[in-house]
Amino acid sequence: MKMLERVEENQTQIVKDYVNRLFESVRMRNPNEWEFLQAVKEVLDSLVPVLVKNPIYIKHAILERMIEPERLITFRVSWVDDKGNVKVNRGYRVQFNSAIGPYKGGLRFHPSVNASIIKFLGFEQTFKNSLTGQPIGGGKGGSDFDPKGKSDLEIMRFCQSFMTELSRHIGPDTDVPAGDIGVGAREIGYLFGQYKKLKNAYEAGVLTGKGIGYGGSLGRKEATGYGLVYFVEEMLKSQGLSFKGSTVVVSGSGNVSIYAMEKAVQFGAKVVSCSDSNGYVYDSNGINLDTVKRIKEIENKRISEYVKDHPGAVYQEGCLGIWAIPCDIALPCATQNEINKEAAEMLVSNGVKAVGEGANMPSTQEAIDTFMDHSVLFAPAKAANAGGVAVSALEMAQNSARLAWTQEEVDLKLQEIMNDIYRKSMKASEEYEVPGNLVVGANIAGFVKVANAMIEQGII
Ligand code: NDP
Ligand code: 2IT
Repeated sequence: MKMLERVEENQTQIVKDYVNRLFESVRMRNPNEWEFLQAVKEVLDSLVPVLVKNPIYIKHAILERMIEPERLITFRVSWVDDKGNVKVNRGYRVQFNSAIGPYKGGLRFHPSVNASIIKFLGFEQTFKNSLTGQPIGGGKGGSDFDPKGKSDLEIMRFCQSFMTELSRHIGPDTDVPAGDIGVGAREIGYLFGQYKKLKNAYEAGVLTGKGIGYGGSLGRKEATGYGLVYFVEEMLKSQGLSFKGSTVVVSGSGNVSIYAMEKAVQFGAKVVSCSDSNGYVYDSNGINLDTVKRIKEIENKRISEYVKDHPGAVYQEGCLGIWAIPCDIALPCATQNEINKEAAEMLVSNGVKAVGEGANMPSTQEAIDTFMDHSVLFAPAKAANAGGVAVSALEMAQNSARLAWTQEEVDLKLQEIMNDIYRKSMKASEEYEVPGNLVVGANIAGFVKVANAMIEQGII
């Protein structure tokens, strides 16, 4: 072995040991936070080559600082249900990293929400927001409040109580929340109304995902799903493939899922299945999107209702079965860890060619390894679902300028941003000698911008 190669190998081993020690300390400091630890581990492992080439990041303890949130706020949310009972939930906001802009990231209302989930989402958001090329830092928040089965007035009272506390910590130049699971245009409206009342100021840029009539951006609703399909189309194109003529399976039937299905169909694909947390529908004629939108966006009902309008379709209970449906392209758009090793193996054995993550961290590490081992094209969440937050940043820009762009203008910018994220991630994967590995490429490209800004701003 040549001298230089031996030196490089030695350095790689030293960095791997450093990363392993660091992860061990993160594990000790954040016990039982499995989702957070999973997200950190994936990033740490993929950054080894960048640390070997640039030990300055180790010297400045960039990773130690990026893994520790700048601030984690938890608070009590008391509210009164329709029967007059007093209810108490827990609210969260994690302000993870503000090196390149105000904290930015969604709010999730779901009974599973805890510190681990909010921290994993905030950590991921920092890298994702950096990849968009826009001046936004990383944050996330939410509550263990369950919106299912609540009346409109209960949702409003909850949002008002939640915002009464959150309003102390956010602002258009400080921290800008938006939607995520269980938080859509209705909730953002109630949150904005309460913020405005408390501040006695029309600070439109404090929240994104607002209604079009009061400062929202055209194209924000569609942005995550459309952006995902734009990104995956670029990835397919690199191998001479396309959505056109392909069979697609999309999990979930919420905001991301619906608009991913819509764009996939516009690109000539047939979407045969979608789901919710109870089960999935399979329609060999192609999922009828008008029906899904009516059930989910207007009536707020279960996806099982779909078969009433489409007797040729079938409904199956359970979430994992959707991945046994043969398809060319799988787009997980529901929630974290929805594709485990077994599901990934089912997809591979049925010949899946590409997987694009619409949800945050929908594939377990074992599932990702399974896709990589079988040369399945894989678009990781941080890169592939960044279209939502990217258009949120465009909404902030429009709010600051006090003007509104057309749907076409926003969509064109979204396409440019998604193509740019694809190019950046590919380039980083090539530069660090794992060509085509977009997991490593996206992590490195997202990391470098934040890390350099942190060095320039000193130890704070
Ligand atoms: P929605 O609340 O609009 O929809 C969520 C969908 O996923 C619903 O169909 C829901 O089913 C299903 N789902 C939620 N939790 C589970 C679960 N534990 N098991 C199975 N299915 C579940 O949320 P979004 O579409 O906004 O978010 C979906 C994913 O995309 C999340 O991972 C989110 O973090 C991510 N994301 C969202 C962005 C956005 O702009 N909204 C941007 C980037 C990423 P049910 O109705 O039964 O609860
Ligand atoms: O995970 C995400 O990127 C989002 N939920 C969107 C965040 C935002 O601020 O638009």
